[in-house]
Amino acid sequence: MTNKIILFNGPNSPFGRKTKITSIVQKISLEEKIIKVQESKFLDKHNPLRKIPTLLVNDLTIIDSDNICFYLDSVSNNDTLFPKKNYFEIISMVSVANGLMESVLERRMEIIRPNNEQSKNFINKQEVRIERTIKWLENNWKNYNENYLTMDQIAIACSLEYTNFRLNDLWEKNSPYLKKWLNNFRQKDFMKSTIPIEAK
Ligand SMILES: N[C@@H](CCC(=O)N[C@@H](CS)C(=O)NCC(=O)O)C(=O)O
Repeated sequence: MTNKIILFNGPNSPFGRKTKITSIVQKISLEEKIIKVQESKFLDKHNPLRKIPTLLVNDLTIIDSDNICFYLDSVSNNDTLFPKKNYFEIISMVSVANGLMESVLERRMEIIRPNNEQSKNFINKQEVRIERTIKWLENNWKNYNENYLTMDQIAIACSLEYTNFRLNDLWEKNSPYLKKWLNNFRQKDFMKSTIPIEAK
């Protein structure tokens, strides 16, 4: 029996983009449903956090983008995105990318609140973390392997493009290696076909 797989995703989510790209490169066919997560009460019975991405595989619910990517990778016949040789480097870099996405998202959620409810401290903390993280990636991420696609590459590309989309691309001035790598990586079909809807 073939699995019925549904990916609940949002129009702009960097976490969701990671999972969509994984399904594309690992050739797992699924039905993607773009939802407005805040208005999607139906999701609560699957995922009490009511977050996207959320994956349904028949009666099984898989919560959190990392777990969804692990699942899609595990059922694929393609080469793994998590090769054993660099496994812990890869998953740690994915966590750094996730943290960057989270900070950009949290900052965005804060600045769209009414002015008198915003915390400048909170916004500043996120901006400092964003800047520090990208600078750290510039200096510490050495996996520019053009010949083997790994999960950290996908996650880092999604996090940097999300930074450009929701904040700005000022980091590119001080991060020449990362910028060069991203410019190259974003030419891939799976990057082009998953650009956040509002960023087009
Ligand atoms: N750790 C989660 C984070 C997912 C996440 O934060 N999703 C956001 C959209 S980008 C969300 O669903 N937010 C809805 C809300 O907070 O109400 C993952 O990796 O899947």
